Amino acid sequence: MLIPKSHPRAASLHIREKLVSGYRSGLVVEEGLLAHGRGEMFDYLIGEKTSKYAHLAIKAASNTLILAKSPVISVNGNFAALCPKEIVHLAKIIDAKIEINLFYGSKKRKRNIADMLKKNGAKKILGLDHKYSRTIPKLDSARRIVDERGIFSADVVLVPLEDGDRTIALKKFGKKIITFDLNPMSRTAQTADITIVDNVIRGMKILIDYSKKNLRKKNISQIKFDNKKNLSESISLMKKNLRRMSHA
Ligand code: PTJ
Repeated sequence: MLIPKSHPRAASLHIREKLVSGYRSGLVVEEGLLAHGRGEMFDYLIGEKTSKYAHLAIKAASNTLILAKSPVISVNGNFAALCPKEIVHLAKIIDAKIEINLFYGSKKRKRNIADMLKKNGAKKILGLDHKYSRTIPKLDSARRIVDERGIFSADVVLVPLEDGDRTIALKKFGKKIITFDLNPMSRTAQTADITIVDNVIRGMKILIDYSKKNLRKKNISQIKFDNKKNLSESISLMKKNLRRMSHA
């Protein structure tokens, strides 16, 4: 579909097209389209731009990823369809592993996602070889199966658009969790160590730019970050925007 550049909602419609095309090429599951719709609604409420609270979370996330011993970027269908280039780029600059890990497990979809990431320059992708499969305890979904070279042994995991059960299980398993989630009230957002309340498509680019600048510095230290406080600021921002709209 041709979306005119002048359309007031062109950016949002283009993101939708990426998801639909990802669905048609076997990366995204039907439920992923619904999850995106939920995200769009929260994006609307934050004004479809990266808030100062998301910027703060991105800075904390960048430092944490750079200081990690064994960081892993966990990739699902939606993330692969929206940010394939950025996933590979971020992994390269922060020296992170890439692991495919799906909620709705499917070998074929994993292969499609791996092909997409390879097309975008990824050399090594974890989560495909059964030989290395390990199980995260206390979790029933397909996402419990992880790669022993990746998420299983990682200290920090970036898990965008994540299911709440796995975030809780990963936390119990001792991992530091960074997520992108437009819904600041979701269980993932509330459980993660650092939640970036932003559209992953905008936020990943900022995380990459910030990490590049960060890596040029001599000393990087952990930033003290209060996730609950940052989330309540994002909720207040939504409230403020709603109030403003209701008075317009
Ligand atoms: O590919 P699979 O099988 O691993 O499945 C992926 C989905 C996304 C379907 C699965 O993980 C799922 O059901 O996720 P949830 O529980 O719906 O959580 C997704 C969260 O991401 C929700 O809180 C959405 O608001 C949020 N979200 C959706 N789109 C975006 C987003 N957050 C940031 N950027 C987005 N573009």
